[in-house]
Amino acid sequence: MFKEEFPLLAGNSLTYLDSAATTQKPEAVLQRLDRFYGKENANVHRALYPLGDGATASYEESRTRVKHFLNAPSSREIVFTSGTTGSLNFLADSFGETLSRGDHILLSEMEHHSNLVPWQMAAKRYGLILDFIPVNEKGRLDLSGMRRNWHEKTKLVSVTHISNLLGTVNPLEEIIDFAHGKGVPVAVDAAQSVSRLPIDVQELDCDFLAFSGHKIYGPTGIGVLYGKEHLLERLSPRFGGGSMISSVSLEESTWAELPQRFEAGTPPIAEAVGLGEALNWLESRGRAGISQHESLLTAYGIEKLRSLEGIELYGTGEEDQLGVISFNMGGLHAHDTVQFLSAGDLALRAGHHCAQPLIRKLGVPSTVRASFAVYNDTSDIDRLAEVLAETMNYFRKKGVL
Ligand code: C6P
Repeated sequence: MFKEEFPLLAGNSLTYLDSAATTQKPEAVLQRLDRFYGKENANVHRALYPLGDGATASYEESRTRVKHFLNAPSSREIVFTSGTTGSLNFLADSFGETLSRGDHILLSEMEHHSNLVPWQMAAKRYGLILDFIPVNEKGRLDLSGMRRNWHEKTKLVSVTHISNLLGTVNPLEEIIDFAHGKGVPVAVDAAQSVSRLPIDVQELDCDFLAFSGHKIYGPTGIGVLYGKEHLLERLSPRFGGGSMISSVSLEESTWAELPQRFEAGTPPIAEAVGLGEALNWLESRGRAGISQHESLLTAYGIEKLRSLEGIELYGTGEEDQLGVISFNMGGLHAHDTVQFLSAGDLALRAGHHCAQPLIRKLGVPSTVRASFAVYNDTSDIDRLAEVLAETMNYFRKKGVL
C-alpha cells in the first residue's frame, strides 16, 4: 500500500522488513521538513516577529494534531520529547521521585529496555521495588501472574502495548481495569502500536502513553509523552532552562504551565512539525485500513514461514500477534541468517532486539525479526520466504544444517 509515496522504497529493489526499528518516510513528510527549513525556520515561543510566530504556530499545530490523533482531552497533556526512550526516562525519574521508599512498580517480562532500565535506575535512586507480569510459553502476558505479583504498595504499572520482539498485542484493557480497580495508574509504551492500531487514550483510559515519531513515518529525534493532566501536574521537570519557567531569580524559579515546563530549551521544532505531517498523512490514508493491512500481512507471514521446513517461529502465531515475526532458521545464528538475507537485498534485524530478559526466556541468544509497515505487501514476504529457502538449501548441501 502507498509504496510509491516513499522515495527510499519506490523503484528500489530493497525489501525493507525492519519497520519495527524505524519506518521509512513518505514524500509528504520529507516535503514538509524541506518547507519548514527552507521557508519557515525560526525558534518557537520566543520570537516576536512573523517568522517566529509562524514557527510557533506550526509547532503548536503539531501538538494539536497529536492530541486529535490520540483523542486526548487537552493539548496540555501532550509533551514533546526526544522519543519513547526520552518519554519513559522522564516518567520513571519524575514519577519515581513522587514515591516513597519501599513502593512498588509493576512492569512485564516482555519490556523493551526503554521501559525497564529507566525504572531500574529510578528504583535505585528512590528505593523502589520492581515486580513483573510474567510471560507464558506462548509469548503472552500471564495475567494471573499479574494478580499474584501485585503488591499493596504497587503505585504504577508500566507495560508495552505490542512486544517489539514477538509482536504480541497485550490486553491493555484488562490490565488497566485491574490496576484502576486498585486506584493505580497505568503507563503504556506505544512505540510499536501507535502506527499499527488506532489508539484513543480516553477510551483506553491509560494514564500515560509514550511513542516515537520515527516509528510512525515521522522524523527521528521527536517523541510524545501523553499524561492525564492531574498526573502531569504532580511531576516536576527534569531539565531546567529556557522556555520552561514562569519566573527566575538568582535564588529560585517557578515553572511554566503544562506542557512547556517539560520542554526546556529549543525543542526539536522541525521534527515536531514533521511528526504532525506524518500523523496527517496516516490519518488521510485511513488508520483502520492500515491496521487491517498489517494484520493480514502478519497472518500471511506466519503462514508462509510455517510452511518452510526448519524455521522456528516465536510468538503467539494467532490474532494477537501484529506487525512483527521473530524466528530462527535451523541451527543457524540469527546474524548469519540476516547476512544471507542481506545479500538477497532484504533488510531485517537480528539480535536480542533490546529485550534481553524476554530473549533469555525464549532460551535463544537472538532471533531474526521481520517487521511490517504500510508499504509492505505479500510479495515482500514471498521474497523473504524464497531467500530463506535458498539459504536453507545452501547450508543443507554443505552439510551444515
Ligand atoms: N525499538 C526495535 O528495533 P526509541 O528508540 O526511543 O525510538 O524507542 C524505544 C522503544 C521503546 N519501546 C519499544 C516497544 C520499542 O520497540 C522501542 C524501539 C526498536 O525494536 C529499536 S531498539
